[in-house]
Amino acid sequence: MTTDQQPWTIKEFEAKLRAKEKYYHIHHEFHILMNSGKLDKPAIQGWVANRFYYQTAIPIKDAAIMSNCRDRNVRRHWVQRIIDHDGVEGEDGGIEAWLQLGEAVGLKREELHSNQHLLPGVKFAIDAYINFARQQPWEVAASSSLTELFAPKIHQKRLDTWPEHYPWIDTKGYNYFRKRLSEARRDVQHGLDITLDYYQTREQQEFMLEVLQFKLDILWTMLDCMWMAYIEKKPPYHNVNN
Ligand code: AHQ
Repeated sequence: MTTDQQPWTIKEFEAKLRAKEKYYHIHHEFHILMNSGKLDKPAIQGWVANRFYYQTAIPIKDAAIMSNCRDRNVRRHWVQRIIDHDGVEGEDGGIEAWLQLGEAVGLKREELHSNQHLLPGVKFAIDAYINFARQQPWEVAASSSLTELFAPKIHQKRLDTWPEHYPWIDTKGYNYFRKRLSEARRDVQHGLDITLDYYQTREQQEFMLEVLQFKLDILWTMLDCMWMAYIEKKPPYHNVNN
């Protein structure tokens, strides 16, 4: 076996995963405009409305992972992700918090629930994530959540910059971002443990980098669609006369 086929050490493998940060959607121009206060209200509202479909997809995706996982100990931990989003008695959960973010930016709850603002390309990207979780071995689908290695920074960035740039947004809307700061860190630790243990050979480790890139592509593509619609003002069929 030549050295370049040797598996990476755990430390090297984790470093390779973290090196993917440069492709994280915090670097997408849509987020750069957003976090520097350059988005107009329709663009902020469009982002919140389209991301609602992503938020509601997360528990579906996590339930798909659990449905493929026969390890009770993993499920006992993974189920928390569903609870974090759907909530339980006395704990509203992240989807409710996102609905409140919607109200905070001037959208009615029904506008989110109806998905009336959902862009086709955003839906395709998110549905691809759900189908990936249904079809892949549970460990592979679990490891695709590791884009959250980079998520705490993006939530903190919003908390740091939005109040100053978008004073018209009701601050109760920021609860979701605050909530995710700690939840993301906890989820990442569990996801990383699974990932660093599951991918053993160099070929498997290289495959994991492709899995992470697939999820990074999902997040990036969502924002490409929103760029066309809310920055270029060219949503699908914008030039078709009805
Ligand atoms: O709010 C987010 C969230 O709950 C999750 C779950 C996780 C997954 O299972 O793929 N990924 C994720 C993400 C959330 N917010 C995104 C953002 O930019 O606000 C980041 C996204 C992620 O990094 O995958």
